[in-house]
Amino acid sequence: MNNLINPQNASFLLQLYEEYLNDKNSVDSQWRGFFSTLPGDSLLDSDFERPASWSTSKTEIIGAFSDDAKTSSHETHTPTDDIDARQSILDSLRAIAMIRAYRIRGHLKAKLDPLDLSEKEPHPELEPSNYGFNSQDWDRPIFIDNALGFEKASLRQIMDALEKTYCGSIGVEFMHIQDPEQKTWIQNRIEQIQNHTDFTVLGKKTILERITAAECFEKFLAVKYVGTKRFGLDGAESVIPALEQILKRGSQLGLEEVVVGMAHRGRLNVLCNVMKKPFRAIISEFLGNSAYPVDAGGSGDVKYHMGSSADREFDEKMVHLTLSANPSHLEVVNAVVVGRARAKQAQRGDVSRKKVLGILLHGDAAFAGQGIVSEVLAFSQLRGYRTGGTIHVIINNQTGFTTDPAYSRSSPYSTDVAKMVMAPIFHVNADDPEAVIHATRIVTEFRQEFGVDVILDMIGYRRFGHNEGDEPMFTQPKMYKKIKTHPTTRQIYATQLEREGVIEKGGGDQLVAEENKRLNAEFDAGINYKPNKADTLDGNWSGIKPAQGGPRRGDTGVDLEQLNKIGLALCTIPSEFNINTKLQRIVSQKETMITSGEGIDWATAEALAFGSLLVQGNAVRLSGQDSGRGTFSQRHSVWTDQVNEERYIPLNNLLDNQKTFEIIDSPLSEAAVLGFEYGFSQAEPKALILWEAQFGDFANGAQVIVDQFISSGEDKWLRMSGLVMLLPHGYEGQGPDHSSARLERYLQLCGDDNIQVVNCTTPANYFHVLRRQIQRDFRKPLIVMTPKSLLRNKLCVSSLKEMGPGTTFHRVMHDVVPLCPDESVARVIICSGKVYYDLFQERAKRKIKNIFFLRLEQLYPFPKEALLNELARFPEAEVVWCQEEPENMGAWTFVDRKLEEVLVELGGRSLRARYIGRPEAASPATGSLGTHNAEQALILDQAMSDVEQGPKRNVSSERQAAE
Ligand SMILES: Cc1ncc(C[n+]2csc(CCOP(=O)(O)OP(=O)(O)O)c2C)c(N)n1
Repeated sequence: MNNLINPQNASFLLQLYEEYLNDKNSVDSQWRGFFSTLPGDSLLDSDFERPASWSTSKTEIIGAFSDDAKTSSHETHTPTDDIDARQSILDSLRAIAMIRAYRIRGHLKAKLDPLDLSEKEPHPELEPSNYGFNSQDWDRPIFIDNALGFEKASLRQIMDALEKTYCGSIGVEFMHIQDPEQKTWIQNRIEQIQNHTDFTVLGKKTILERITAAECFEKFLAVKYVGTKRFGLDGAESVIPALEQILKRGSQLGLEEVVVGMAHRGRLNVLCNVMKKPFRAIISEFLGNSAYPVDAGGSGDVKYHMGSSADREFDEKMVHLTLSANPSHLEVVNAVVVGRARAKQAQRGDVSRKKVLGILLHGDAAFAGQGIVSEVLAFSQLRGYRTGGTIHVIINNQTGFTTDPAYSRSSPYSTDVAKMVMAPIFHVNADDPEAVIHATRIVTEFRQEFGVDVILDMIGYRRFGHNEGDEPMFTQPKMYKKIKTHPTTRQIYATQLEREGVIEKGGGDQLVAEENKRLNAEFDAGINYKPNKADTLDGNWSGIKPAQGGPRRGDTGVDLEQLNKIGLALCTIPSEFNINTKLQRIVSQKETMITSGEGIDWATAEALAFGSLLVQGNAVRLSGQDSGRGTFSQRHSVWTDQVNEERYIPLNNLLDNQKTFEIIDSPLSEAAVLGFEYGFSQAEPKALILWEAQFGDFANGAQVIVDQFISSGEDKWLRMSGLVMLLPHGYEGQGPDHSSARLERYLQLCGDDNIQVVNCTTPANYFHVLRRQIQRDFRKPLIVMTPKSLLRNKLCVSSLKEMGPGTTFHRVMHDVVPLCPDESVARVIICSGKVYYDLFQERAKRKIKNIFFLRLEQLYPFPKEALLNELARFPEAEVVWCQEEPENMGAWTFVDRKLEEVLVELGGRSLRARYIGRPEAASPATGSLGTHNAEQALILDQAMSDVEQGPKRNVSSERQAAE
């Protein structure tokens, strides 16, 4: 080996050493032994972030090498020129180790903080002395084999290049990326130009103009509306030209549409200066006016939550922009934006995912703190969710409300979570706008090239408090003392351009004056500004109208021949396909259902609903944990070949020109996946979009999506969604967390015709309610309590005819075959969902004839008229509400008031329903199967006991007499 350490092999050795540094096991043990004596060992990937624990002197290294030489059987003496040759190789290897150290850790030394508050310790690995170099070595040429663009360079040149490339206003973290191509791309992109762009005069002037517009916007509002919350961008104005750069560079690289999500900070500025929302419209909202015309409806939202859209032109290329409306809840909009971007890619046939881009702007504290950030990052390369990479821009003002980073994260940067998807991270000093634009350009190119997430961490500061009424000196006095005297980014940059002669002396102030003049004119126009018509039902939404009242059935029945064809296609096993034998039996049972037209179970009805939509031209997308097979082994919408594991999806093999059925096993997340599907549904009204919880209980991990978007989004932002949530629900003795989908939560949210909540008891009704989502001219989210045991209950079946022409969804279902004349009915039990079958069997077992069942299939909108009609048949009967859930859960507290209204209006015997169900409880269900069975038996007994048998009293006339 010793013979190989000579100048002829220098390139080979350097390459081998690089390989060793990437993975020490990639070289053989002798080389490993030799390389381990060099200082680069601390840079091995395994201990990446740990500061160096060694400080090896040059003599030690040579000593190690000399020892090696001494042990070589070929060497008896060491001539001077050999020593020189080896010395120069060792110099090369040590230089390579140092270059690598800068690639990995140079960002630690970069000048990222505009306020320069952080006291940085010099990092030992970024010191030449740690590689055995000393002051005499500075001008000796070292062979570095084209690293940093030099074949040979002096230490002085190497250090200069390293400092400029890795330790200027930009700190790059990219060595954590596993893909060598991506890593090399970044390395080349930044090293060849020392991470710096020489902007043209026009380029520099444009940057200054954008920064001036950003600053003037905030300052103008600060003067006109003193202390009014606007969550100003002051201290991070460079965000505006950065976003412009993404759009401009992106459009050169094929970008046509962008979906943006962001929180409060700088949102108004982005609306005005990027989305080009007229300043007069923003002023009108500051004056307290609504963002929408008066007749548009809705309850509205604060101005820094509103969405917007615009078409922007860059070098004759149009880019459509959408800023998603968002709630106060930080980071939850991420999922919605990514889902929306994915839907838009589908609409544009953007297979390469280069036409549509999601951009997310984050606060530093929120990005580090909120769990949904990592859930959404995890979508990055997932087949069912990827969007070709999201560009993340952190508006990093080094504070979260009043909280310092030391209290809000355990990692060095707020961006470390992004390393989990190996996203490259560019930290950049926001007071250096040219560096910001340069980094943004690279970030955009990287995303378009590799289709992965990228992070731009723009480090600025917050000039005022969290909002404009806040006093930041209470908590960050040092920082704010510094900020008071710190010039604005615009001032710094204007001075730089004056110094460079790009603009004349005073040119910066002149730009400010011009911008203020424009804002003043807009301000005057804002006083009488009237918003145009709401644009929420344009484009893909044309044909959709605001919902009206009434039964709103929709035309959901399907031609029987067509249902038959779909059904049989679902049972056709391709000849080459090696199907699982158990599945084969299931498929053949399905075939019997279809051919006989009877006994159609839940899963088959669902597949028929999906299939009928697909062939009529509506795509279907269902995602959830293990949804392909189905948690309860019921769906089997994806078949796996038992030999080669190829997947076959019967619903995608119905017709040649059918729409696509996307069925996705989701990552194990609730909030992000539900948010994603909500976002998808917002962009795509013509597809049926469904999210399924593994068990309904788990949906509470996504409560924020339900509260902030699904139930209130239309009212706040006039944005409809036809999303369906499938929530397995039912008391079957499976314990506290596999019984209840928390129906009560959804019912409590119902109001103002916002969502629909159903708990169907028949496959046919489920079929209709799914189809109804698409077959009407409005969209509303649909919450479905779905069954578990009923999936295999022989009573819970429908006939094909019940899905045929003229059939429809029933909001209330009654006993089909009455057991006694209406006048003889002593008790009407109203219930919803699975308990109906328990009650049905108990009534049959006890041979009771005078109890009548009404099933409330749709709980909201509450079918008052239908119930009035049904209950009018039994004025003298006792009315009971029966549920399996504890009294403080389930539908009881919701239906109680509503039923009372119906019963009072009817004026019959019962003015309020009597409750039968589990007593109130803290936990939704018992953990003991025995207790569960006893409780269930008690409910049934109470429901069936004490029914009046004799002639009934005429209670209404008795009551009248008493009055
Ligand atoms: C989920 C959530 N929790 C708490 C809050 C309250 N809150 C609003 S802004 C803020 C600080 C955010 O800090 P950062 O992410 O750094 O953004 P900045 O305001 O500094 O721009 C907090 C805690 C919120 N809006 N959302």
